[in-house]
Amino acid sequence: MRKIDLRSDTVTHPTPDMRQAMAEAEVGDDVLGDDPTVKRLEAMAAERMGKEAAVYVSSGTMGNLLAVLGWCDRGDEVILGSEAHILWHESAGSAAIAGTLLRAVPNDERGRLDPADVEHAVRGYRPGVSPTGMVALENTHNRCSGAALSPEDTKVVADVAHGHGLPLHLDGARIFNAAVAQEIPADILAGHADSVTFCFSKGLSAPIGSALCGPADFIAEARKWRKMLGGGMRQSGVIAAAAIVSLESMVPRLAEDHQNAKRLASGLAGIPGIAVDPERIETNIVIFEWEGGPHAAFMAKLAEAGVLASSSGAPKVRMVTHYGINAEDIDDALEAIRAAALAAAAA
Ligand code: TLP
Repeated sequence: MRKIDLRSDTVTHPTPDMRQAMAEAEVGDDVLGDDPTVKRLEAMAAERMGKEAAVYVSSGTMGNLLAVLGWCDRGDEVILGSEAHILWHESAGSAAIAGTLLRAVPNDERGRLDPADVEHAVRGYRPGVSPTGMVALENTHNRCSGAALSPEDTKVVADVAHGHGLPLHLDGARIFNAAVAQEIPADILAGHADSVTFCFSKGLSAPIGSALCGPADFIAEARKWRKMLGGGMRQSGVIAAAAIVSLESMVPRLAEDHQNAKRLASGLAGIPGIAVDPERIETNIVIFEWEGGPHAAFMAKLAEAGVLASSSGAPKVRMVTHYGINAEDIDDALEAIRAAALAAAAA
C-alpha cells in the first residue's frame, strides 16, 4: 500500500539537482576553514537573513542551543513562549548543556507573545534570582499550526528585550514559509532579531543542516561552541552543496505546500469527529483535534490506511505538507482519513 507521509516536512528527500550538486561539490576541511562550499553557503545564509555572519550546523536544535550558549551565562534564564519548540522538543539542551532556565510566558494561538508579559518576566540579577539572558520567538510557529509572525509581532517583543539590553533570538526553522505566506522577505522578518536559526532540511528539502546567523563576533563564538558539542564537520561541503540548491531553488515552491495544507484542512473540516478551522492555516502545518473516540485508535487506523501523521498528545493530530506531496495526494489522503475516522469511531 502506498504511504502518504505527512508526519513532517523533515521527511523530504533531496531533489535530483541536490544529489548532483552533492556529487560535484568542491570540498575542504571545514574545521580548518577550508571548505569553499560551506563558506559559500554561510555567506548566502547570512545575506538572506540580513545578518553579518552565519555558521552551518547539523540541525535546528544545534542552532538554537548555540544561540542560548552564546547569549547566556550558566544560571541565566531564557524567556520564551509556552509552546516554543526550544521548550518542548529540544531534549532540554538549554538546561542540561547550557545550564539555563527556560521561563515560559503564555503565547497566544498564533505564537505571539504579549510584550507586557515579557516586560513583567524580565529580571536583572539579585540574590536568589536567575537573570534573563535572552528572549526567544518562533516563526513560523510549529505547535501553533504553522502560524506566521509579522515583523510587527517580532518588533514589539524585540523592543522590550532591547530596552533591557537583552538579545532576541528567533527560531526561524521555517522562516521561509513565513516569508512566502506573507510575501515579506525573510531578512525583514528576521530584522528585529539579533540572531536567527533557520533550517535547510525541512520545507526546503535539503537532507541535512541549518544555519545560525547573527553578529560576526557572536558567530565566531558559536563556532567554538559547535566544536565543543562535536559539531565540527570536515568535508561538509558535500551536504552544504544540497543546502545551497535548497536556498536557490526551493523557496518559491513553498506556496504549493501552503495551498495543499489549506486543501487538506478544508477537507478535514468535513470529516465527522475532526475539529479544525481551515481559516487558521497560514503555511504548511495542519494541527487538528480528533474528537471521535480514543486517540490511539484513530492514529492506528490512520497508519493502517496509509496516512502517516504525528501527534504531540491527545486530542491533537499534526499533518505537514511538503515537497513530494501534491494536490492529488492530499485528495487521496482525505479519502483514507475519512475511512480511518469512520473505522476509529466504530471501534
Ligand atoms: N521540528 C520537528 C520536530 O522536532 C517536532 C518537526 O517535525 O516539526 N525549531 C522548530 C520550530 C522546529 O519545528 C524544529 C523541528 C526545530 C527547531 C529543530 O530542528 P531539527 O529537527 O533540525 O533539530
